[in-house]
Order: sequence, then structure tokens, then C-alpha cells
Amino acid sequence: MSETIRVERHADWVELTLNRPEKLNSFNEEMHLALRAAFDAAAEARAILLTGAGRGFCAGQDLGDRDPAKMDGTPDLSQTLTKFYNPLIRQIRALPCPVICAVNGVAAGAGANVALACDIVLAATSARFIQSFGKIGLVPDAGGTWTLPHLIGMARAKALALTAEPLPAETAADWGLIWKALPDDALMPEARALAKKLSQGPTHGLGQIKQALHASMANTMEEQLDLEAQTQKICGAHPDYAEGVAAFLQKRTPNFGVKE
Ligand code: LHQ
Repeated sequence: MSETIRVERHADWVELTLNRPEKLNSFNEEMHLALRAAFDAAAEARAILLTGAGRGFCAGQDLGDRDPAKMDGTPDLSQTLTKFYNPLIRQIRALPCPVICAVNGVAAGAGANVALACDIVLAATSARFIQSFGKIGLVPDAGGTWTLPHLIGMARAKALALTAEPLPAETAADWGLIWKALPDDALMPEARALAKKLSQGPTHGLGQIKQALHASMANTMEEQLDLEAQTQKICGAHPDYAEGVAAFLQKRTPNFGVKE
């Protein structure tokens, strides 16, 4: 297993840490492959927590690895996206359990947009989000051109992408780009407590919530009402629903089959 990703397994949830701190955890090919493999290996987990080692979360692409001066001929950056970033974003969104991101420090370029592809994003107050692409002649990738306007509206999305100004974590939370900004020393305890709590929930239903909310971004209200009816049929037939209702009526804590 590559050292570029640290994996810490708990009974029902997994913590993955981007681990190239000397390069602010920027992505090289090794880390890309290791992260994908780690998400694959965590597919049975009931919650996944993603964070970064050292003082940064992730500075996006390792630009040393994609330096046009060192590449043969004209670089075709679409290959980097189709081979690495796009499958990663699709993988995170498709995972059947909640993915929490604890942004422990700067999140720049694709690093910011990988964080924003996660289901719940917490950030340390000292963290900042930078759409660095505009500074180097690129467009926001890793889903950024979709995520930003959907989460914070076109006016803010355009200004962030065109100016590449750092957005402090607290403003990101005020704007609805992320869930919460937390004091630096509270970030990891709170993120781990959330991962543990979600891992003890009705994972099947939580996965269905995630997918229904994703679908809503492209659906009309009519389509979404139909989707809710179909999804509720599936959820109602799952044993977690019977357990949730029984626990409520018996005034006890539900047991959705957790190990801890
Ligand atoms: C880095 C990086 C980095 C290498 C910090 N690479 N070393 C997709 C398609 C294909 C190609 C292109 O990209 C993409 C997607 C993208 O992500 S494009 C955007 C790429 N990312 C950036 O443009 C961000 C570049 N980094 C920065 O602007 C700064 O490092 C930030 C603002 C993130 C942090 O600034 P500081 O806190 O002042 O730290 P620093 O700049 O001193 O960085 C610390 C070290 O990390 C330093 O190395 P050194 O050996 O001098 O200590 C940096 O060179 C290295 N580093 N980001 N992306």
C-alpha cells in the first residue's frame, strides 16, 4: 500500500488521510491511484472520513508532475481529468455511505473541489478554499464548474473562479459552500464523532438520501416526487426501516447492525 494515503480502520468507519504533507498533499499519480484503491477498499464501511496530513488539506494537482516544460509536445490535460479526477469524483458521489471531509488547512485547485464533492464538509477556521485554476490559465475541474454555481450561485462562483481569491472557511460556511467551520483544535474530534455517529445510522437509507439529493439537481419537482416514491418503496422494504420504527415505538436505541 502506498504511503501517500494513510488508512485508519475503525469498527464501522474508515479515516483516509492524504499524505504528501511536504507538497501540501497535492496529487501525483501515485496518490491518485492509492486514494481510489483506498475508497474501493472502504466500500463496505458505513462512513468514510477524508482529511489531509500536516498543515494543508490538498493543493490540487502536483504541478511539478504536469509541467508543460517537461512534457513531450503539447500537453493534453483532458487525459489527467478522464483518467484521474473524473473517476475520483464519480467514485465519491457513488459511494453508498456518507463521505465526510475534514478540511484541515488550505484546499486549492482540484483539492478544493475534491473536498466539495464529499457529502458533508467541515473545515478548520484557519483553512481556506482557493479556485487557483484561473491563475494558471485553467478552468476549475474535479467538478468545480458544476459544484460552485449549484452550491453558492453564479455570482459568487464566477468571482471565486475568476479572481482565485482565497475564501476563508467561515465565509464558506456562511455561503453554504460547506457545512461548518470549526476551531482548529475541534475539527478532527468533531469530524470523527460525526463519522462514528453516521456509521451507526441506517446506512442503506443514508445512501438513498445522498443519491436522491444528487438527482434533484437535474430533476423537476414532478420528477423528484416520483423519485421519492420509488426510493421510499425501496427503503421501506429494507430491514433498517423495520428496526428504526421498532426502536422508536419501544423507546430504545436502534441497532442497525453496527460493530461498535
Ligand atoms: C506544491 C503545490 C502544487 C506542487 C504547493 N504542486 N507543489 C488538473 C489537470 C492537469 C493539470 C493541472 O491541474 C489540474 C487540477 C489542479 O489542481 S490545477 C491547480 C493546481 N494547484 C495550484 O495551482 C495551487 C498551487 N499552490 C499554491 O498556490 C500555494 O501552495 C497554496 C496557496 C496552496 C499554499 O500557499 P503556502 O501556504 O504559501 O504554501 P507554499 O506555496 O509555500 O507551498 C508549500 C510547499 O508545497 C512548497 O514546496 P517547497 O519545496 O517550496 O516548500 C510548494 O511548492 C508545494 N506545493 N502546492 N500544486
